[in-house]
Amino acid sequence: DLIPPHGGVLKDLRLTTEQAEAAKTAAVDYPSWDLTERQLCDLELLANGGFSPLAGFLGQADYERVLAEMRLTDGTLWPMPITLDVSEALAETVSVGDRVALRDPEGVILAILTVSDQWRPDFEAEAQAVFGTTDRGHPGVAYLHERSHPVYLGGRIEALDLPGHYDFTHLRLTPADLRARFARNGWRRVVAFQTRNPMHRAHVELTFQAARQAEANLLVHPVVGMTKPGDVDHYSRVRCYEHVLQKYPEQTTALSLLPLAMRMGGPREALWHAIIRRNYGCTHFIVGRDHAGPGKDSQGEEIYGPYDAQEMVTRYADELGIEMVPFRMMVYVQERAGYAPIDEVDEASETVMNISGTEFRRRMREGLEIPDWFGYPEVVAELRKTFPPRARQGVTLFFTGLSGSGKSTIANAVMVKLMERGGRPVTLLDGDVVRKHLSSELGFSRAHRDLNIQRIGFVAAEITRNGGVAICAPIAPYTATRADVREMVEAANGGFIEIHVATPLAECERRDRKGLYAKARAGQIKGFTGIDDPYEAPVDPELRIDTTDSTPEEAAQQVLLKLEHLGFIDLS
Ligand code: PPS
Repeated sequence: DLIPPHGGVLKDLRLTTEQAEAAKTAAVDYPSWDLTERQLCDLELLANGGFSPLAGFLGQADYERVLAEMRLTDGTLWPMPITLDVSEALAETVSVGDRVALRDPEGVILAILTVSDQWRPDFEAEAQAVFGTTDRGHPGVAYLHERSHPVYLGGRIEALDLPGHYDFTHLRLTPADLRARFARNGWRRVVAFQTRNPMHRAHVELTFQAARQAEANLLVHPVVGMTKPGDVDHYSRVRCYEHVLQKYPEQTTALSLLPLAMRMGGPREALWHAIIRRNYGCTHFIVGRDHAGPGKDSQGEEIYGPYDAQEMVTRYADELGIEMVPFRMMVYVQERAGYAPIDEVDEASETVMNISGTEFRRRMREGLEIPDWFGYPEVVAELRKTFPPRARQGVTLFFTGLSGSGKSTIANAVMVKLMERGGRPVTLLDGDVVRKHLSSELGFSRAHRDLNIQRIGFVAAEITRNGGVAICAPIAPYTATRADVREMVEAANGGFIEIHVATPLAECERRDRKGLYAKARAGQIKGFTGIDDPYEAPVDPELRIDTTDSTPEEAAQQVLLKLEHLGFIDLS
């Protein structure tokens, strides 16, 4: 007698083996769409019934009602638009009634979409309706504008297969798998815990108390699809969860991974999460502080109130059928030597201790101690592998400046000094070298310069990810492109140090070591940076060096001192 799924029937959009074979043969004539990372996640939950009662990507009428009222056209509660965004190029080749083959990144056909609707959504309106804001600081809003394709296709899905995974396969249970397991174990009441972060003692306390309060077994159900940009990668997190699972009394708690692509939609997302957990057979769902919160907007304001999500779920409690277990923030109370919800603590007589996410990351980065009351040593050790102290992290030194400013000379000197010290692999991606090997076909238009810098950024991020030092020395004249590279490198769990070699144009031109300025002035080279092409100087680089009055040794020394100051090397 498990809880029935949302809408009554657990969807399974998979074809039988024979049907799948026939569909694959027929699909050779269909237009194809390569699913994006988010669409792959959505497809998996559509196909396995996690999104019951949906049977495909939303059509326009359902989409509009979901935006306006959080309901499908048949009246069923559904808060999040599940849409298939495709390019104009594909849209031009398909009409209503056509079938489209949906493929994974390797080209394997995962599903057939029968197109019922095709329309061009208004992203501003969608953002306002779903997220309550059009501010691009909201990751869900940014996604719509920066990553969504312009046309939506709606229609039912027939799945040939679920998207493949090679990682943690023993933990990837479908709704039917989990339901079967609950039934087998006699788990009538199950409380689900959603998370996108590593779990520490506070989370275990909270979930343990929630399970006791609900008189239920516990399902730790972390999201491993897409979470908030900047989150800890799911491989590291799952290794942490496996340690954490040992902390619960035996046979009380299960761990399963949810291949969901989060939208960081706060209140609406909390409703959606509850519905999904009901489909997975859970009767209770924990909603804590700031559930699925996107953080601050571009003005630095919190986008949702800390308990907006709880209020939203309360409002729809009857229809949801899965019961919310609300939780306030858990804090460590020194006098009790244990955890308690903050609203149950008397702050006049008791000492509350907490380490914020930001403070935790700072301590990890600097190799500082994490107290035992906060984290489990096994979990901290696991995270230290992913986030070693800076002296063992990769780092990118990104020199930018005019031609002839001295970038290459300083970059070379820094590389040699680092090689002399030893202990770290170093790669120099000098402007000229890159243009010979990586970017030999590119010129100096804005588009080509951007492409050149993107390539350098990609290589630098990979070197950084693997613990090396990447030294880049292109002109990199555009602020936005440099910001992209910074983002790529920081996402690779490493440091990014921007060094503006700010030798003034007059001095670069006076030196004119390659004779290029003379040619540019004579009009023999067009679009030369600083002469008739822009250079946007960095506003806030980690370091600025003017070589007018300093030798390359002195400049290199400044860079090394900066590296030491930031903790990336130890000069002592
Ligand atoms: S960019 O803008 O970052 O892609 O440029 P980069 O890859 O660093 O290449 C700069 C080197 O190319 C030579 N060169 C030019 N520079 C600027 N503008 C024009 N039009 C141009 N044409 C050729 C020049 O030698 C640059 O080398 P450096 O080492 O900077 O002097």
